[in-house]
Amino acid sequence: MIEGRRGFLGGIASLAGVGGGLTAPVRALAKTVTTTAGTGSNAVIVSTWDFGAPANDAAFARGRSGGSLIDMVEAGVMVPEADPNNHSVGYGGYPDRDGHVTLDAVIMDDAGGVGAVAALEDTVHAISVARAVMEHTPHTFLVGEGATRFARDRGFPRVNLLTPEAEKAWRDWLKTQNYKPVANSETGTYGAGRPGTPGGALDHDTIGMLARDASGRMAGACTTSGMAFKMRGRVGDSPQVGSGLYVERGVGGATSTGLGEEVTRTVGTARVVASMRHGMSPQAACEEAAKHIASLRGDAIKGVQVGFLAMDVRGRIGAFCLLPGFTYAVTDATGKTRVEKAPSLFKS
Ligand code: SD4
Repeated sequence: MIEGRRGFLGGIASLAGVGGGLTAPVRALAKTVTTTAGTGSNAVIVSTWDFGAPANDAAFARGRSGGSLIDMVEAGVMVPEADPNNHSVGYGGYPDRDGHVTLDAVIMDDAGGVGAVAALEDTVHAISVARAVMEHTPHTFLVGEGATRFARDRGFPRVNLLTPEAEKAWRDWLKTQNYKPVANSETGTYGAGRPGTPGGALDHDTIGMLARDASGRMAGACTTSGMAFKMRGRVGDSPQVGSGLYVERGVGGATSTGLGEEVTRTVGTARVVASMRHGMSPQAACEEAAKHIASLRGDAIKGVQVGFLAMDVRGRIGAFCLLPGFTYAVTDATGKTRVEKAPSLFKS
């Protein structure tokens, strides 16, 4: 099912200029990689927010040890999923307003392989359950009780995801019950040297990751606990193909973060990739998608954050957001990871 399983190491070596044995087209491809900061720099892995940096490192290591692109993106996003201090992905995520932590995730290759789960409960690694949906069912998407039962059937351990800290935040929220997602609460978790420490009480965040090899094959993953204190049953953009994540062979991929409703209205990442398919750079494509949301929604998106992150098959990257503060992690072909700030449409 998954075609993009060729070893990643060859890709790393090729793009780093190390490898002999490159085919002529691949050699040509490597030469066209740009080095403009923020838009090129032969990226091989990108992911959302500054906590994406350790996730990228894990993904790179998995590739180096022979893992496929799907193995890489899965291993990468499992890092924040397992972090109890990250209150928006996996274990330790903030619950819905009824006190249930529910997870959404999607994984996708560029050969039609897709698996997703939404409203999954009692399971740390939603991304691995999504992968199991892709590899072991005739379906692409399982939700709610069915997704959770499938996870048990596949042997994923039952874990109570509601940590005492997250429960306290929920009980505090119950006092006011004011549902007001805070923009950029995700930042400062890595760059500030405090891995996995989120910024505020109403945190939400998501990791979306894209990886590619030297031949331009790609895969992506996206996983979240969604918006803190959401309505029970609410599903955001993250697990929906074309909203939270989209990857297209020969073109590139995109992932999104922020207030998911604003992305699902516009099928944001499918739009970014379609623009790239029609010749836009990843940067221009991310900007176009964010501007489209703004023109569609006007005042309704005041104070709302949405961020798009894209990478094309050549390793050119693009990132753009509505409000300042969206950061992303980029790993180059040598394995070096840096955190960058995305330009924004609005100043505040
Ligand atoms: C959601 N997009 O569930 C996710 C949340 C998120 O940064 O990305 N927060 O709407």
